[in-house]
Amino acid sequence: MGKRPLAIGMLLLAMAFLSVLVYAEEVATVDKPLALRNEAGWEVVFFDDFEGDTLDLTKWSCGYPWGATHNHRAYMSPDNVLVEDGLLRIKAENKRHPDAPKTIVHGGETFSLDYTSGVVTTKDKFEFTYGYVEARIKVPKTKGFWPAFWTLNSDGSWPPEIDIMEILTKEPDVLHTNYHYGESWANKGSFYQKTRLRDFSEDFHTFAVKWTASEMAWYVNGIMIGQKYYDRRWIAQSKDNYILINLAVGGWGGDPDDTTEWPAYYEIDWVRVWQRNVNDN
Ligand SMILES: [Ca+2]
Repeated sequence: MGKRPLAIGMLLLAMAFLSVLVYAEEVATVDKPLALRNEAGWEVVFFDDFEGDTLDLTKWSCGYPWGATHNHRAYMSPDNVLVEDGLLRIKAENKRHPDAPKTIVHGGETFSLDYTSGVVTTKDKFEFTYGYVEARIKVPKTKGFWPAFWTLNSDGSWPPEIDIMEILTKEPDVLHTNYHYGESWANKGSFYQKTRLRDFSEDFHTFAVKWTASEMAWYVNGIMIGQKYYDRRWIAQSKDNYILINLAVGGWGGDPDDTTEWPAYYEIDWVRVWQRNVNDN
């Protein structure tokens, strides 16, 4: 083989190798979750890989639908929602936001708003009833943070609420999952599970819920954890849900202290929602 054919051969080989890499990446993007591997008919209906350097505002909004505060001590600012290095990074800072009221009252409890953090939701942009909702997540280290990945009914009714992942970083190896349901705030039921697994601040892990008309089940890295929830009556209370991803400070998470490291980052590599195409079944 002469020099030129050799060079062309090498080039073709390099191109073939590159196309395999690109193909592998594309396949990875749409790869079926482990939890759905043996079931037909599931397709991706929502995803964000957080590429680029800005939040995709066709998919997400910053802030809670009801405002900048909730049941914790951070004022939620769009400035603390970053997209960089292929990640959604929500930053919690040890400073009071200039627009934050001194205190708020939530559920009869007073919270001093001494911190600034962020939240994104899909409210009015993506809503779904039933599906497999999964995100690849790394939570911050040290005390005082309460990162969460959850869903609510878009009509504002509460209960219900599906908590796919809540971690209190003072206890970073414990995953809290929950389904809140019932007649009212005062008369609610909770299908709550607490699972001690591993330090979730050390690396990325996937967290998911599989929600059908007949059951709810929670997953970590594609493996179901705990028990399923089976009550069809109360499962049916959840409908047209939107996704929330927030980094709370204080509240249920407990307060930061002298050992807390600032700023803290809650990192999300991707979010995907799969739904079952009934026509395929
Ligand atoms: Ca990503």
